[in-house]
Amino acid sequence: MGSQKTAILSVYDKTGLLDLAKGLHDCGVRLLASGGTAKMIRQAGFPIEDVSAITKAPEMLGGRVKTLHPAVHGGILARNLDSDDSDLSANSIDKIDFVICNLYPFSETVARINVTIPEAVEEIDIGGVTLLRAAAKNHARVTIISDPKDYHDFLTELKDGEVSEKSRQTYALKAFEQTAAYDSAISDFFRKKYSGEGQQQLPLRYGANPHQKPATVFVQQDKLPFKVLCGAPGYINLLDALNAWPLVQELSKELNAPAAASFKHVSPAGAAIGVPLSEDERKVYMVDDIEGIETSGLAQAYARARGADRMSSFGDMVALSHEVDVPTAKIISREVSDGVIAPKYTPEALEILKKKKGGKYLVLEMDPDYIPSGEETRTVFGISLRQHRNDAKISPADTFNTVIVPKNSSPLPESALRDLTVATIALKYTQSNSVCYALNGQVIGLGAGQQSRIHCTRLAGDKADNWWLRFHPRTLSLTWKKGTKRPSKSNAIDLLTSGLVPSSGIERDDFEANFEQGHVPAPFTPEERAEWLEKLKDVAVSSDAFFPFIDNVFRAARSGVRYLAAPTGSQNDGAVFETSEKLGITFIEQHVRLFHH
Ligand code: 93A
Repeated sequence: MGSQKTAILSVYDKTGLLDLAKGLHDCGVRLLASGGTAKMIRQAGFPIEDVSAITKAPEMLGGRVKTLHPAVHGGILARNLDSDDSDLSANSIDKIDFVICNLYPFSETVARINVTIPEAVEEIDIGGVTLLRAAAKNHARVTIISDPKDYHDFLTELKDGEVSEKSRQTYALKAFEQTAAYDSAISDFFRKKYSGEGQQQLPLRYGANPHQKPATVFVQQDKLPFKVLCGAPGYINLLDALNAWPLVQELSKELNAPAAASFKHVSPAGAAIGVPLSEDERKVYMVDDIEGIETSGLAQAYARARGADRMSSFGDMVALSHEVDVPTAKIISREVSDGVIAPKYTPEALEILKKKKGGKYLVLEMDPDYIPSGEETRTVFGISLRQHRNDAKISPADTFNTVIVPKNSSPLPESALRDLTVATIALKYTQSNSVCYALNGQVIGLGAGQQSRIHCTRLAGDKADNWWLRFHPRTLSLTWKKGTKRPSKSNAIDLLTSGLVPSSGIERDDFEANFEQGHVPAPFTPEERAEWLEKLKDVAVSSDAFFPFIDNVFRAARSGVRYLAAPTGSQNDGAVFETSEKLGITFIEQHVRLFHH
């Protein structure tokens, strides 16, 4: 045999095979091939031996065993070591230098409509994957060619002498990627067939839009950490739920109270912990008739989360940190909402929720002990991005202890630490850029997904102003026409508090139609607004990144802001601190940037 090199060829896709065989032959390489591959080469008139020439065993089991044999894999896996050489010679095995292999088309087969499990099983390549993996493992000596597109370059190198180490590494990596993708196609197929719906995977109606089909949610190991108790989740429901759940879990843990969030389009519309509600708050949040709310921290938390921005919460996905009780379920039951995620439900609460939306309300039961992996990967435009999950801990004790101005400030009051924690944890799960205003343990204004920071600060500030104008005696004493629905009331209040009530025209008629005759509220004059906003005090604001300009501080100050927490690092830090101090705002350095996308 001398120094003659040996190649094993076993390819399903026979593109370029004959040119390759000719090239190898011209370089003096001994060619061995599995059945179909050998046949094609032989018919073209090139010298070729069957693999059985070295295995001394026929292909068997209808082709299930072709190349699986120590004569093949010993020849591939042997290193240039004396011990490996003596093992080979003791067993009369020759080294193999080149492996050319591509696999049975599993993905194409299972993509066919109505493919059966036996049909799919027959397309699971065993010997080919073993050839690829063995040769790729031993790439220090062996060249593995798994893509017909590489035949040309491979032959060019071979004709010039030998395949370089760099090329062998590149080809090995390609083979490893192929076996990985092949295995994941197989497990995808069987996950759908064998894991049981709702166990490890769940088909979804569609993705972000109705034309994005098919869509599915799955985990690669263990079970999905949530159970569907009612309804069928949509793709965006799950994006909301899987952002809202960690938000309430963290909030509740850090502030030692039940927590709630109301999500829309993958950002919170509101988030809060359970803090007892004043009479006015109960009225503004439309929960004054909910029995048991005085003693249910969870119901208080949801009333606040849902009440912060009723317009944005329309059709929300709710997350609740604790077992859902009847008062909380009752609040949810009469709002327009898409679904809820919580660790548990009392039987009575579940009954109430199951009746919602004609029995289609989405109820998810989350495993509170579930811990996600530290890494997260997503694909955008076919490209994978991977990062360490944002597991930064935001805690009242550790996150807000660097007060920059005023110098020598006394420690922040507990209420400020609480509100900064609420605002900052909310931001951690809000699409960036984001700025959040909080008071009384709840979000009162949140600006999400703006490209410019000042637009976030304004948007959130305007929302906080609107929220506060809902407590104005005029808003509190509106006299609604009988039968006016809750969403219509919220819309009319929003027009009034935003100062957008038109003076005439059909929009005006539409507005007036919500009220009893003679009870249409007068718009707020600029003076009335200013006078009322003066009374908003002690608001805490958090920002997911630094303030690049002092305009943000000016805007925050207009909405009663007393505490401002943000990362630093802007060229304008000095001016931001100075302006805060001048406006009587305590600036707290928050060390972690919290962009979220
Ligand atoms: O059924 S197998 O998993 N058993 C084997 O031992 C084996 N060895 C190679 N399939 C096997 N192959 C595959 O056969 C290769 O991956 C290639 O796709 C195909 C080539 O078969 P043929 O040369 O008979 O056309």
